[in-house]
This record gives sequence, C-alpha cells and structure tokens, in this order.
Amino acid sequence: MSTHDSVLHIFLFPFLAQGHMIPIVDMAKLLSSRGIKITIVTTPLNSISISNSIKSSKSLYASNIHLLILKFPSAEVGLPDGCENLDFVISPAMIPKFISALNLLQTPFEEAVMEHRPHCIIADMFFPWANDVAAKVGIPRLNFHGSCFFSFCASEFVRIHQPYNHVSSETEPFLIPCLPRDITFTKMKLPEFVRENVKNYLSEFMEKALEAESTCYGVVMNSFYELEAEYADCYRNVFGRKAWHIGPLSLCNKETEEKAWRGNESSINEHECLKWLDSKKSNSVVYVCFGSIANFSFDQLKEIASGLEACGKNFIWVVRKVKGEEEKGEDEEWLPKGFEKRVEGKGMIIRGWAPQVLILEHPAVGGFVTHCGWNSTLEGVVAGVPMVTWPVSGEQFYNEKLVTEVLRIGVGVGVQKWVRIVGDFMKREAVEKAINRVMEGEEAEEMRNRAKEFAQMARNAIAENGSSYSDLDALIKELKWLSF
Ligand SMILES: *[C@@H]1O[C@H](CO)[C@@H](O)[C@H](O)[C@H]1NC(C)=O
Ligand SMILES: *[C@@H]1O[C@H](CO)[C@@H](O)[C@H](O)[C@H]1NC(C)=O
Ligand SMILES: *[C@@H]1O[C@H](CO)[C@@H](O)[C@H](O)[C@H]1NC(C)=O
Ligand SMILES: CC(=O)N[C@H]1CO[C@H](CO)[C@@H](O)[C@@H]1O
Repeated sequence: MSTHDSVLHIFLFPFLAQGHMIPIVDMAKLLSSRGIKITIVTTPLNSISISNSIKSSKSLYASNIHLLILKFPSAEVGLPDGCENLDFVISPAMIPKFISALNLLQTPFEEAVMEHRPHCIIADMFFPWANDVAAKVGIPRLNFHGSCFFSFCASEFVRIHQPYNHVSSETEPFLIPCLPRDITFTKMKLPEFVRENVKNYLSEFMEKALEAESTCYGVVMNSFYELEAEYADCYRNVFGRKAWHIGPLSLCNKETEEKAWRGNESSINEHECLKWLDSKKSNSVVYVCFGSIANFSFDQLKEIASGLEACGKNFIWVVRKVKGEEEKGEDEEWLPKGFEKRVEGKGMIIRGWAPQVLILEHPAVGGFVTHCGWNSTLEGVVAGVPMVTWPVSGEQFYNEKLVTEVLRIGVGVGVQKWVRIVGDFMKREAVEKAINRVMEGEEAEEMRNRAKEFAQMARNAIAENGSSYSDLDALIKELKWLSF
C-alpha cells in the first residue's frame, strides 16, 4: 500500500442515477464520520448535485469527502452531450449506448485507482468490472446494489430455479423457492426480458452484474438487521457471501437543510411546504411520489388525480416535470378540469424534486403512496408511515412483498404487471380504495403501530452499539486488517 499512515481511504463509485447517488452520498457522510477518507468518483454533471449535497452537510467531516471527476464518454457512444445520468435516458434506443458509456469508464477509473491507491472500492453493482480493477491493485471490491436482503434473495431464487416455467399463465401464482416464509409471485411481475426469456444487452448486463456480485469481496447493504433478519441470514448462509448492513443511510442527515437538499435542489421551498403541513392535523396527509424514473401517461395522472380527490384526504403529490407543460399553469391537460381549484387548501402538487425525507417525517403525514424503490421504501420505514405500494419496474415488486406481507405495514394498490417507466395502468377506484385503507380504520391503525415500531428499531440500529453501528465497526476493522 502506498499510504504510510493508518487512515483508511475508500473510493465510492455510485451508479449514474439519482436514486443510486443519494444513498452513496449518505454513505460517504457516515464513513467519513468514522474517520475514513472518502473519494466519490463520478462524472461532471452528476458531480454538481453530489457536491451540493455534501456542501449542505454541516457535518464536521465533510472536508474528508473528496470528489474525483471522470469525463463521461457521451460523444464516443453517440449520446447527446450531458446525458450522463439514467434519469436523462428517455428513449429505449439510448439504453444500450448508456451501457456502453458505463463500460468505457473502466479505463479512466482504473487510472484513477492506480494514481490514488485507495484501500477499498465500494462500487455499484452495475460496474461489474470494478472487481477486475480492484484485483489488479490487490484491494477488496465491495458491492453496493441499492436494494435489500429480501429482494436480493427472492430475485436470485427466482432466477436460479425459474419457477415461472412451471405455471400455465402469466397470472398464475408460484411460490418463490427456498425463501424463508411462503411468498407467492407471478410471471407478470418479472422484468420483461426474464418473462420472455429474451437474451439481449439488458439480460447480459444483468448477468454480468450478478456474476460480479458473487465473486466480489462482499456487499454493503442499506438496510438494518431487525428489519429483515431472516433474509440477512439467508443471504449470508445460503449464498455464502459476506455482507454488512449499515443503514438506514438516510438517518445520517440530521439538519433540516441537508435533508431538504438530498439528491437535488428541491423544486419547492421546504419552509413553505412544512408550514403547509404544520396547518394540517396529524396523520391527515397522504404523500404521493413515484421516484425519479417513472414517467406515467397523462391518462394515468388523471386517474391518480381523481382517486386523490375522491378519497377526500389532504395530499402532497410529486409529479415529474412534464416537458413543455410546466408553464401552462391551471390548464395542464394531465389534470382533470378544475382539479386544482377544487382541491385548493387540501392538496399540494410539487412539480419536480421534493424534500421527501422532511415531508415523510412530518407528523401530519399519515400515509405514503410509493413506487417501492428501495431508497423510498426505507425512507417510509424510517418515517413510520403505512404505505400504498405501487411498484413499476426494477426489483420493486419484491420490495412490495416485503412491505405488505413480511413487515405488514402497507397495502398494494393492485399493480399486476412490470412495465418499464410507464408502469401498469391503475384506475381511480383502486387508488381511492388503497389510500383509504392506509389512512383510516382499524387495519390502518395496526399498520401504523407496526410501522412506528420499525421506525424506532431503525433509530436504535444506527445508534452507538446498535446493529448497523456495530456492523460498520466490524467492516472498518476488517478493512484495516486487510490494509495495514
Ligand atoms: C414522459 O413521457 C412522455 C410521453 O408519454 C414524453 O413525451 C416525455 O418526454 C417523457 N418525459 C420525460 C421527462 O422523460
Ligand atoms: C437537478 O436540478 C436542476 C435544477 O432544477 C436540474 O437542472 C437538473 O437536471 C437536476 N439534476 C438531476 C440529476 O436530476
Ligand atoms: C457500547 O459498548 C461498549 C463496549 O461494550 C460500552 O463500553 C459502551 O458504554 C456502549 N455504549 C452505549 C451507548 O451503550
Ligand atoms: C430512485 C428513487 O427511489 N429515488 C428516490 C430517492 O429519495 C429521494 C428523496 O430523498 C426521492 O425523491 C427519490 O425519488
């Protein structure tokens, strides 16, 4: 090793999508607070929001976090300039180009590792070649896949045993093999390339990522032991892999300002938003957000609007900015006629990025309609609010199972089909019914109580000597032992 002192230096290399960068920035803050020197490796455009998040941190340790910027090879693969983030990849034709660009980052990344000689690389699962880079310089590569133990185990068992080949239709339930507790699933909830057994660049990309997962040094998980103990054990014992649970990472943001800045500048003044929430009764507001990737049709947005209006609850609804539509004001065609007038005072629409953590933990918020991306799901757990699960794609259908059947802190809106970006279509009645189920009545009360217990467990986990705190200690000890 080139460093002569005993300060551990870790390279963090997040995937280039907003949802993946948020937990990595949190992880950087957490690790630096334990005396580790951190270098976050990213590209020019992505470095702006990362650097803003770090700056907003009043943490004493922010000066221990460095940024290393690699040029993104957009021109080399034929992507428009500045298309450096999966959130900007809007047409299917751009996906293979984006993947090629990710792979082209290997050489500059390797050069950076050679130059700076970190003691460990924590890279996103979608950089499978980080294993090779780490092996070249003889350091461990840890994987970060931004998901949880439950979903990882479930999807691996489905991938390995292919139970979907033994059902007669896409909607006939099958049991997920080997998984602790009986959990059923359907073929329709699997990604289309699995469902249709297509071999293409996407399936190849996934295979490579999963293969690298099985051969890397270990995994860091944004989760905590008490949330999914059986599945954490399953991951370690059945798959025989090393894993450290160090979450919930979002809990390392303590100041209002840094919570508001998580990810990107909010499209709304957080004080205005909190003042509005202050004026509402406790547990009376439902917060609706589908993450940064989903892009629903106007018809779907109309159904959501009608469902929200019909259930009569207060709401905050985050809508992804619709290109060219944002200036039209009240006549936006994706809202039913007169909608904003009718819900005035009752509902708030945020166009763009919302200060989600601040909103969720406000006592007025009593329910969360979520796409079940892991970062959002865990934020819901930490806030102790029951959820309406509305998965779209990715591993979100497994996360839904964890929330509704294992933790029993949410109800499904009824989505049946995995559809990239646009999602399965849901009617207003389903929206209304699911929201009512988490907001009022005995069932809602029970879910809320359970959710509050998990929220407390999450706080205990990261407190001194808690399960996540101790696991991070163990990880640091092991890395030091390997390095010095
Ligand atoms: C969302 O989808 C619509 C088509 O339904 C498309 O016109 C628009 O550009 C997409 N927006 C984003 C931000 O991807
Ligand atoms: C962050 O917010 C700025 C300003 O609203 C926007 O221009 C930029 O595209 C956002 N970045 C990402 C990665 O979403
Ligand atoms: C944590 O554990 C150590 C060693 O067992 C002990 O000395 C310390 O007091 C504990 N801290 C807390 C906050 O319980
Ligand atoms: C992809 C994803 O789930 N992103 C979410 C991560 O958390 C922020 C708030 O902190 C959400 O706004 C994103 O939608």
